[in-house]
Amino acid sequence: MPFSNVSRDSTSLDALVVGAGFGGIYQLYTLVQLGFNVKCIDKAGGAGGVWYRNNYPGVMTDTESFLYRYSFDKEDLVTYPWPNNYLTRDEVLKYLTHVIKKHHLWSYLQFSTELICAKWSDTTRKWHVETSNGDSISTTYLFTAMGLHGKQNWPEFPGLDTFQGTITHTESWNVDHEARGKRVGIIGCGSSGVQVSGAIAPVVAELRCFIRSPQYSVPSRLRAISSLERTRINQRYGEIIQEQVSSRQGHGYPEPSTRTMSVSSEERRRVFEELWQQGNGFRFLYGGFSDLASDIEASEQGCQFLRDKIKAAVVDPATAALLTPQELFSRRPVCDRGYYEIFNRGNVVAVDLKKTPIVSFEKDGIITSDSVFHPLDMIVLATGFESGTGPYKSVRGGIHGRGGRRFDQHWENGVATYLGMFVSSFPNLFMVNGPQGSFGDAPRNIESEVDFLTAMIKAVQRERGDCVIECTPEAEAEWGLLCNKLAASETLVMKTKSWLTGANASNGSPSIMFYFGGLNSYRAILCDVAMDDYRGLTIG
Ligand code: NA7
Repeated sequence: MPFSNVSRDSTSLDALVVGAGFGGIYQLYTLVQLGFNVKCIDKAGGAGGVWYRNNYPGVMTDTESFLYRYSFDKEDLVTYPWPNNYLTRDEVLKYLTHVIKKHHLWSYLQFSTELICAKWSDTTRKWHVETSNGDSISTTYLFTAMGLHGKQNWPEFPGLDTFQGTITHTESWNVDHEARGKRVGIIGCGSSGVQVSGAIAPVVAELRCFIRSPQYSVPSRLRAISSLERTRINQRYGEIIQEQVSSRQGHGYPEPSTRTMSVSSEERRRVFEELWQQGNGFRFLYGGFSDLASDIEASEQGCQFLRDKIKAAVVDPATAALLTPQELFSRRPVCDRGYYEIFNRGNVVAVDLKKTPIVSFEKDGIITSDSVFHPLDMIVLATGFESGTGPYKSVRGGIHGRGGRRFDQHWENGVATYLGMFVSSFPNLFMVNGPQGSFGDAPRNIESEVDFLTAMIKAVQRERGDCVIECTPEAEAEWGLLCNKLAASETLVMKTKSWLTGANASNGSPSIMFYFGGLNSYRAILCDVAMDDYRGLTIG
């Protein structure tokens, strides 16, 4: 277990990083390289961020293992082992621990330390931070690497507190939550719900999946990586990463320019089948045709293919119908390890919450509107997160920018950022992997942001010393318009209600959570902004 060993002045810092996941660790690394007096805190007991917190059965990456890692350490890329094409949570944590050790970062990390309150002072030109273990820290720069999914969505089900069995959100699942042999109810079928359902179906006495909006799920096809495959990847790792950052989606698949409707129906089916066999929802969405994620007619073709797969996989026609989405494939893709097939098991039941919503939680189960009582020993809320804005709005004592302005006030009418990293009225606060950054593979998006921020600070420090860096309201407004425009022109995300548009939970005004122009164009914008003397930012 890591321990805090901060021997530098830890109450007056150059930079404080909040969050020790992929983003926070890399941000910390680059700031240490700059020679900053820096510290990274995390409320969890160890490193990993979202991966530390999510410990439910079946949790696994949807990005392939050869890409779900940092690219900055070229030697590590070719030497660090990864047995399978996807990573389990434990493998991700082990990898991050390895990075921390290898780059001597332990002494900068302080766990079990929650950010309680942060206040910007125009007088000191610093952030003044209070933490859960009583520390008062002043810092010139505040890096918030708090992740997109740090605030759970707990819907207000009637009688929720009445239930006397075990109840957990997927993100709070821990070793005490034993599902084996129990009657379990899972509410929600996004990435978390699908993963946990598939993992526990074979070991529980009974599984009731409460489904409000069925989702398209594509098998991940978890498999071992052969040494030949590894060698081939190693031989061209540099090029692979280069191709990734030069691509739109950054998922490591070729991104064809062929439009879905430009080929015959037989050819479409052949391509869809090939993608299905290769596996992964992202590959299905982006790896076959250029417009499956953006054109309604094209999307409908992909949807029909996936609906047929559900029909073929699920024996009972009524259950298959319940599990079949009628909406477009425009949410964040879900990947599974045999999800639809679990509904052929005698111990798994799907409950249609659109037809029969939950009426109440009882002490030993759930009643739906058709008066059916569903007896349960354990309830799993796979109900997602107040994604994007939740982690910022829910800091207990608030993050108070210029004039005491808090995020819940600033984002009252929807999220507003510049480049997904800056927020007007919040000087010297830099979001790493916050809302309105680029959509796609998290490690590469994170590296893009962190490299930009660190280069900016290096340049500013060199030329002007400690400075106050803040985006203008105009730049912020323009970025919001661009994110909205791209979401409308490049995707179909506005056609469904999901966390991509902040429309999944009652966490304020829905708004577009990502820049959907592609990783390559996002990086080009960052480069252009830097070359243009950090356009959109005031530095003084
Ligand atoms: P998601 O993808 O937001 O899924 C949440 C699920 O919970 C989804 O099926 C929701 O149905 C369902 N939900 C939410 N509230 C309710 C209520 N009140 N009643 C019934 N069902 C409800 O969260 P995940 O944790 O699966 O994944 C989040 C991201 O984490 C994922 O995309 C990865 O990036 C990692 P709805 O669609 O709203 O009808």
